[in-house]
Amino acid sequence: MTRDNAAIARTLNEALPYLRRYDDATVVIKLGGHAMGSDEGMASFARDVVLMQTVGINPVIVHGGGPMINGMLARLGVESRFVNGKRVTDAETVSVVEMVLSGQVNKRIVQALNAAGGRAVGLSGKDADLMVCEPDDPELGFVGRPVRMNADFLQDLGRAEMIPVIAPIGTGEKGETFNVNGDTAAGAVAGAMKADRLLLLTDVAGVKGADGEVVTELTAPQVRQMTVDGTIAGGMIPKTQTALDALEDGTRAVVILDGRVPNAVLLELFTSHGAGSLIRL
Ligand code: X2W
Repeated sequence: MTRDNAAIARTLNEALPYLRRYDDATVVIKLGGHAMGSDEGMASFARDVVLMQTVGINPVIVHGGGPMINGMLARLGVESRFVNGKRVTDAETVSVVEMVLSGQVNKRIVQALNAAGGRAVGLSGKDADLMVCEPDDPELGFVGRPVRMNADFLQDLGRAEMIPVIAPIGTGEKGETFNVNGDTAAGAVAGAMKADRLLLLTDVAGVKGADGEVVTELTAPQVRQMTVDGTIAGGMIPKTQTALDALEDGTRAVVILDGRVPNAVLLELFTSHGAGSLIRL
């Protein structure tokens, strides 16, 4: 590959205002199970996150892992079903969910970040009472709704230049273990930290308008209207609902974007064209 020095200089120039804007910003990134690709994809994501930190951003990762949970439940012969996008979680299921998310998936991300030169620490909502939950709905069993977050602890880790990697497992007042939807957990973390950005990395390009094209900027009232008229439907609803809740809690903006696109996070943060759909109040 030949180096195009002029193009490199242009790229750096374009990035400069964004580097200034995000200096010391908190950016919460939700990495969904569907957006976690190959080992190369994970390594590339990890390099982007470490680069973000190097230029002064405090990144916080919250992950999912639905497909990995499905795989393990199938291997163990445990049936599983979803109600309104949430897994019905009995005692046996929650122990598998915790094993897969806090064990396998969390450590894969932690290792990738550390291999890229970061200092990542793997956590779940149980560590330092990061995410205390109440039962969401009796029909769902051990599915948690976050009610109390320990944002101070996450701020401390950021000041120590560590990258928190959080599995969406909640702790209960009575010692229960809760399965929390990954988007819900990421929204709760972003809201509690009053994050500058919440990036929801998924496997779709963003929120599509009535014409089928991705809408690059939306306000909360527009999102509500598009939900009422059915333009936003299906699996996008929990994501936009998470976005609205996180904004209400004090997150400055939420971006829904395709995590499978190489360097999605960097393109979103440091270029004028961004990526995906940006939602503000
Ligand atoms: C999810 C947690 C994982 C998750 C589950 O059991 O699948 C609930 O449904 P993705 O990859 O982000 O979908 N929890 C309550 O959200 O993973």
